[in-house]
Amino acid sequence: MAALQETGAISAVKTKESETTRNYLNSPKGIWSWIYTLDHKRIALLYLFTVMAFFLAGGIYALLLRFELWFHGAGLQTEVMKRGLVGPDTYNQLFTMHGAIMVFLFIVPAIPGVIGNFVLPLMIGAKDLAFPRMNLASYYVYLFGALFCIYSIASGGIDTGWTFYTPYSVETKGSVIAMTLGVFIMGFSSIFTGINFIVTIHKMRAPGMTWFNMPLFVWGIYASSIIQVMATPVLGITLLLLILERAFGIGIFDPALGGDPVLYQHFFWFYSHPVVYVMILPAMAVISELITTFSHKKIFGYKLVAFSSIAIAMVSFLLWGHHMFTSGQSELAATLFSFLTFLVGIPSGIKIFNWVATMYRGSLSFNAPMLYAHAFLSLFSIGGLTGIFLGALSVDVHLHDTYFVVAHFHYTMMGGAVMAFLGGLHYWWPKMWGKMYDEFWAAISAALIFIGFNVTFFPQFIMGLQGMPRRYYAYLDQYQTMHMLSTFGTWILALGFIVMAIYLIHSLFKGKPAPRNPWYALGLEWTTTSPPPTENFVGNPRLLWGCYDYDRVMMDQDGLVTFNPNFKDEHEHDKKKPKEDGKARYETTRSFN
Ligand code: HEM
Ligand SMILES: [Cu+2]
Repeated sequence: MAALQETGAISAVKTKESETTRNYLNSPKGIWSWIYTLDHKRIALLYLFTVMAFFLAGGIYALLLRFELWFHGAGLQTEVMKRGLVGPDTYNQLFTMHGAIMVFLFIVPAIPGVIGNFVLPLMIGAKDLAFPRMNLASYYVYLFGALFCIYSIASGGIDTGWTFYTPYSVETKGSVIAMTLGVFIMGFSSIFTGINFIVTIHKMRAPGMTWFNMPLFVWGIYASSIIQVMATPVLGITLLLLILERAFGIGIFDPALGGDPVLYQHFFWFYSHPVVYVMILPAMAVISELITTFSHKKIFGYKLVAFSSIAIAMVSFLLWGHHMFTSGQSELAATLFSFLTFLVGIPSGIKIFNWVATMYRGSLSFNAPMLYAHAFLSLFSIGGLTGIFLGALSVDVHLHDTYFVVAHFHYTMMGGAVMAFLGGLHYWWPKMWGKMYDEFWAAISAALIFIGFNVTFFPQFIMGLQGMPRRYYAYLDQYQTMHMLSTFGTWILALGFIVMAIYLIHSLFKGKPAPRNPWYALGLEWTTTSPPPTENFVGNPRLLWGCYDYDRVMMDQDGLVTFNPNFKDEHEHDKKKPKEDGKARYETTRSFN
């Protein structure tokens, strides 16, 4: 393996025997060295444990929600069945908690906090993020905010929906203030992470890593960091105003106090539309890495994929009104928002097209991360395309607040962001822990999750089109079959996640040791040991060739990288030499130093 570094793409550094046994996981030792750690890799693991705990909690709420909806069909006449398992009030609390946990406590911090933290510095050849203390602070601020949310749940929960719409959120019982204060505090964590990533990407790249040599993961994280920094303050201010209104009766949003509830919706969605891109841009960033690695092929249209991330981030600030087609805005505004919503389809479509083109004639291998990448491609495409239905002003008037919306956002957030998160987790798992998991069980679990997901959420599109409203604990008999199917799907999903938990935990204790480069990838993170040393690299890494230059290099069984003597650079030719007599001539002229 040491040979990889000497001849390798990305050169580095000799490893002494002692250094292969000492790594960031085992030195320094002791619980305090974890609690006070400034190492981005350890902070990533702290995030990992925490977000997974919240995912479990949110998932249990989801199971309960769906369990409730199993009842209430034709001929169910007993008292329990009429009332359902939990009844209307508890149902309202359950979906609020589920939504708030999944969005604010799980998916927003998940990819940046876990995967961004872990791999960003490794990918650009840095020893850590630019501000390690701020990084640790971002974790604790997140945890501190989460405690308020837990308090809110423990003290009876709230029933406003994750959107906290006024005036209901000003009037309803329950600890709305604790929950919104928690979300407000967590916003700072998100901003800290965003700032840290932006500065790191600007300042800490290894020699040779120009902007257009950066892995696409880094571009995606960069774009989403911009949104985190620019949009989160708006949510913070909005929630603060809501808290002031609720605590002191200052009239801002509540018409009874002279306020304007539509203003709340504008503020809320000005953040919350862009924030769906905080979920999906890092997800797309992961997918770009997975697709190239497991196609063993250069990414198609690097610059377009990179710029489309930035374009999505910019456009995302102009669309918020599509959540308000039915809440009262001028016809002109609604028409414009509808039009602008379609615009975001362009950069998203570019990405999908480029990923598919990358796979075209690649040599594909279907390891677990690639299975998730494929799940992402199909599910996110369905989510994205149904978003166009909802963005169409006339159609949305019919579909608004139906299960069509519930299905749409689960296809994007779970089918998109969560699938990518799982793909990324499986991809970098060997790097994180130095252990391989069992591919067979990983495939079984991915299949269960994919099937369970579709059985759960596809029927919801149909129900939605037929008019089943969202946020209802009961329904008319006509929807019963679809609801039961959907609930049944959650059990398949749950089984898939249980299998995953088992083989991942098993891998930590009994897994085979991971080599440096188990997937034969070219990124810098694969040139260091698995798990990496505390300083990430021994010595200073230097970039010899790009992380997608699969056409330039050859790899042997151990992931050993050498130049490909048969490499022909077609583009080099196009740029420099005019074609002679219609025949293409190739040269291998590019030098790397
Ligand atoms: C694990 C599988 C999941 C299941 C079975 C599930 C199920 C549900 C159900 C039944 C509802 C309530 C629908 C209604 O009555 O209107 C809901 C709402 C919601 N879910 Fe999920 N969900 C899952 C995962 C997720 C994930 C991963 C996310 C986000 C990352 C998410 C975000 C939301 C949001 C934002 C709401 C809306 C809450 C509201 O209306 O205030 N869910 N989900
Ligand atoms: Cu939106």
